[in-house]
Amino acid sequence: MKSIYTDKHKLRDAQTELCGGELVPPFECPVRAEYVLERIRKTGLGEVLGPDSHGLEPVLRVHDRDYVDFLATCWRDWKAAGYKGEAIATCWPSRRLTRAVPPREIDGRIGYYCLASETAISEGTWEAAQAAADVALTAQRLVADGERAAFGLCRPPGHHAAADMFGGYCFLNNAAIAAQAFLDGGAERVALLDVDFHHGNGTQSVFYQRPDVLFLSLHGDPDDAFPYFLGGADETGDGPGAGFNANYPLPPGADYGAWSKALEDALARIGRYAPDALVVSLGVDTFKDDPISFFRLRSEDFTDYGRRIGGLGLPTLFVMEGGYAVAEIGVNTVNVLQGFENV
Ligand code: Q9C
Ligand code: ZN
Repeated sequence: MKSIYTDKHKLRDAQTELCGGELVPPFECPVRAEYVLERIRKTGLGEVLGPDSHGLEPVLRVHDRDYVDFLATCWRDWKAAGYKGEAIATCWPSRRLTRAVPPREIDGRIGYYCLASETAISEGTWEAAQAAADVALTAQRLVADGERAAFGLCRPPGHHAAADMFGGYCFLNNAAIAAQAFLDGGAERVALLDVDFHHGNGTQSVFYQRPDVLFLSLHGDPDDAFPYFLGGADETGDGPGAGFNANYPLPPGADYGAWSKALEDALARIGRYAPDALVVSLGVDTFKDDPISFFRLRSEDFTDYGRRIGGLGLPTLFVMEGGYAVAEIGVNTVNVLQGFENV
């Protein structure tokens, strides 16, 4: 399997994450991608190619223009305002703050476009986010052009990013942008399977009212896990999208037995949907030693579920999402890809 990678991801190198009332070094850090790249090379998974530039057009098929403009100018405006630290939102259009128009001042604007304050915007964030979208789109093109599968080693990740909001370490929704590119290239139906530990709230919200993307997510129950305010089993789609969204919330301590049972249900649903392509939001924060998650998958489980996904026999695009046990993130990610190939 070919992988797409660029070292432009290193431009996303925030120094602060608001965590437990402290500013700590971010869990979502550059070395994550380097561990995955190293493992791809060591195992001989396949060629590693750089991305092509796809510009903003495919990004704007998913994200709002004003949001993209905000991301492109946030850091400049934050510095111009004289703030000393990285750009962190502190005020939102939350319940009963209903004046839902973006304020002029950057401290207000950032709150308008933010869904969670752990994620700081820093110098280079926008450039890295754009490069990650190009990585996903370049891998998508390989699959659209006939490869059985490809891997976009995206960083920063994307599945928490909505049409007009960043957060959860995500800015542009790489997987959603790639799924939309399949449709714009002629696909009629795309399935998007999100196996990251966290619910893919951004992806769900982009496609919630549409039947042309079936979204399925296995994740920590929102009663117990970020993003808390979406991801229930009762969210099944709306309007023309009714019946095309499937959530599998799982409790703290869920092991591979429980997790793989949910996966089998999701895979059966994907089979019935008979999509033209499958996009996998591949987060490996389901690992037992992940520092911010509570599932108990072991490294060999990743190989097993890669094999099961491969059993669908669909053209498949893997897009990197989360995973923070940095020493094992390479092994677990490449295990999925190798399991997929060894059906
Ligand atoms: N103090 C992804 O896996 N909450 N994003 C962090 C740590 C946010 C995860 C809590 C987790 C976001 C792509
Ligand atoms: Zn995650």
